[in-house]
Amino acid sequence: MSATPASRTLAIIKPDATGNALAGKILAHLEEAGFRLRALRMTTLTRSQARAFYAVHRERPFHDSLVAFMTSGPCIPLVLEAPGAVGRLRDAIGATDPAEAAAGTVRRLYAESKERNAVHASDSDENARREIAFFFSRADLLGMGPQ
Ligand code: 3AN
Repeated sequence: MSATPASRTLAIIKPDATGNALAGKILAHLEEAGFRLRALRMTTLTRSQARAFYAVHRERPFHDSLVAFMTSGPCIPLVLEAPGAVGRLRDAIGATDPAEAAAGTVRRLYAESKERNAVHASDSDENARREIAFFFSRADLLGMGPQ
């Protein structure tokens, strides 16, 4: 039996959470949930950046509203590391709709609505690699090992 290896995922503390001064609480929650913080920056997305990041949702009815929300204030992309990071972070943040998110999850505690839902988390290892590369340069990630 071998232990699950450490892997990385991308989280974003979204503009609702930064606007409500919840960034510190969310970071503490994630660290207490066992994630190591490996990279972090604060940025206000442009419309073209938000559209590119959410390109998979471009046909969805909520796409324009999502882009408006994600460009409405600063967000904080994070690289988080833990064994089985992608699944573990999805568990820690809870369902997309905070009303359906399990007790004690980040979205249940801190999200306002299905759109203004406090945090993003990558949904697969492949998307985690793509999304980490979207926000962080090779130089930011140097010394972290392959992935
Ligand atoms: P998750 O963030 O849980 O992976 P996705 O990937 O389905 O959920 O949706 C991406 C983002 O789009 C969500 N985080 C949320 O901000 C927004 N969103 C998803 N579904 C809706 C919806 N029905 N109405 C408004 N916004 C939505």
